[in-house]
Amino acid sequence: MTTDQPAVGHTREGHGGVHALDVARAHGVETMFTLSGAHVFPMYDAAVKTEPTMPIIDVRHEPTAVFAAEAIGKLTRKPGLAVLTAGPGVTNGVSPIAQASFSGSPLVVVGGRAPNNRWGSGSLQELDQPPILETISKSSATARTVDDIAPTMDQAFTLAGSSHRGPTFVDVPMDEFFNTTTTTTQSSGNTTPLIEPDPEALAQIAELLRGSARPVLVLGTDVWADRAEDAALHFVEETGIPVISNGMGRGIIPGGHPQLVTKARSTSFGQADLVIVVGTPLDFRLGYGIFGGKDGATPARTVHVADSPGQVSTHAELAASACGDLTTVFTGLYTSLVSPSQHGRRPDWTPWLNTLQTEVGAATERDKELLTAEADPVHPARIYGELLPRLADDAVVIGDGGDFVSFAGKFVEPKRPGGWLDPGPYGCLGAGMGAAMAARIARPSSQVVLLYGDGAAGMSLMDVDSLVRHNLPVVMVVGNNSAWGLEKGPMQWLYGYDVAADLAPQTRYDQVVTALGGGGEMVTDPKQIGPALDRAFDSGVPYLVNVMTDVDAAYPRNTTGI
Ligand SMILES: Cc1ncc(C[n+]2csc(CCOP(=O)(O)OP(=O)(O)O)c2C)c(N)n1
Ligand SMILES: [Mg+2]
Repeated sequence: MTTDQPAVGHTREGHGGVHALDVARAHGVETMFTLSGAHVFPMYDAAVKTEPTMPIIDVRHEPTAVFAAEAIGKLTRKPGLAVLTAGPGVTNGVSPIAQASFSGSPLVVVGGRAPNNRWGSGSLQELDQPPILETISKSSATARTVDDIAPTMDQAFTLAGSSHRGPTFVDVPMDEFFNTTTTTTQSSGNTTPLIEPDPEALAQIAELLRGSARPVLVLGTDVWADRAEDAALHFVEETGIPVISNGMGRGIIPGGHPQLVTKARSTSFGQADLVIVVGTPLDFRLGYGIFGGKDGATPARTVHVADSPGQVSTHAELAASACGDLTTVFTGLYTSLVSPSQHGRRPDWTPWLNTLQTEVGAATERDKELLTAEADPVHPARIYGELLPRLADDAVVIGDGGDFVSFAGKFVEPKRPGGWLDPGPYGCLGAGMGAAMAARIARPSSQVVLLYGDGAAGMSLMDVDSLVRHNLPVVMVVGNNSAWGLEKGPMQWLYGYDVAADLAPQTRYDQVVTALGGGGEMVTDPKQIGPALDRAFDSGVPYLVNVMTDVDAAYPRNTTGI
């Protein structure tokens, strides 16, 4: 028997799972990711018996469930939901929860918990979990009684979905989860009120922009997460400022746009006199916020703009900063830049943009050589040469690996925002399969392409079984260099030898997928990559193209991340 989702103010009788799920639905959850455990059965019972029923995607290893829920958060910008059984189920979720924390992804994880009425006696998997998750979540709490479940869940969802977004954790003692109560629905699925940026801070940034000859704007993940992508594009096109994007900021300025200068990154950052970074931390990916000074240029001024006060850098030397709702930031900044006192005049950065565009053009020409390489064994770049023309504008591309994914970052310039998923600054291998599942569910009509290093593939490939059982066709491409390539190269460089970096040669990951009910093939000839990708896209099943690549074609890296 099913019962309807109650509206706000209505009362409902049921066990703890029913009340937990009512709150989750009110916050927009449409799918539950999990791996079975008796401690959380009430969540499943509620998903099956209350309306609208909620699909349960059950997986083969908990990290996949949490990575999937995290990716739902990234793609839909509403919290994803993972349900983990007590003890090892929860501790298996630790790395993905940490990743969500580093990436600011809205995510709620519900954990089972040993029952209250036995607590301290040593019942199965009796572990006090919230302290373990405290440092990697926005909140980490136990709903002590069945009556606490709805309010604790509502707080968890509200916090996870409000800027700066991130993961929250709630565990529920088993006896209270199965207990029955009547609650009055209170959740309207709200987030906390928007933070208004300080207009004076925006005026100060506008002043710096007016005084700049060579500015660069960086757009990061939170510009997308904060739904500021339209305001950002408008600001960029109206001002003529050159842009570099990272994380989920990629695609806000569509690939090929004349102001997107990612391919001239070194000159852009090295010769800029002002770098404004919006919606991403000033971490190793951005040289810790130190720019300028290249080829005799003076050091650049750095401005940091974040979605909330706690995100503004405390380590970098800042010429100015602002925080708050990022749409308001972009509109306020533009208004300030062309304020009546400036008689509508804007700075003219055309010469600087032209310099960078020339460099982008030269880099694009250089890239062509790699993208069409005929080398044997295959150069990993050739895979992108074949993939790029086959990608639709709304494709979702997911990277999970080392060097192979760094090449993807270099060559894949998404045409739309929200179509690029990488592990973010936590750099956690194994995140890709869950992300691919989420992408297939959140974007049912888009291509979903999972780019796997062969090492990374080994961490989650068993979950092809889950793709097959739940009918989630995605295209997987393995850059198979038979090594943990991103570690092998640096170890060689440091010690002159490497150890613990080789994997078995030419492993048939494609046959793993066929054994689990999907499709796949191995490719050794560069000319066969394109036809294999066509077969993969046409197959309608989870399909893995296993390309043998050259282990010596390492990604030309100039940062170590340290
Ligand atoms: C969970 C986890 N374990 C280990 C690492 C360290 N690590 C970073 S890249 C890398 C190698 C990845 O190898 P592969 O996926 O085959 O990609 P390749 O570099 O060979 O293209 C390793 C082991 C990590 N980032 N995350
Ligand atoms: Mg490898």
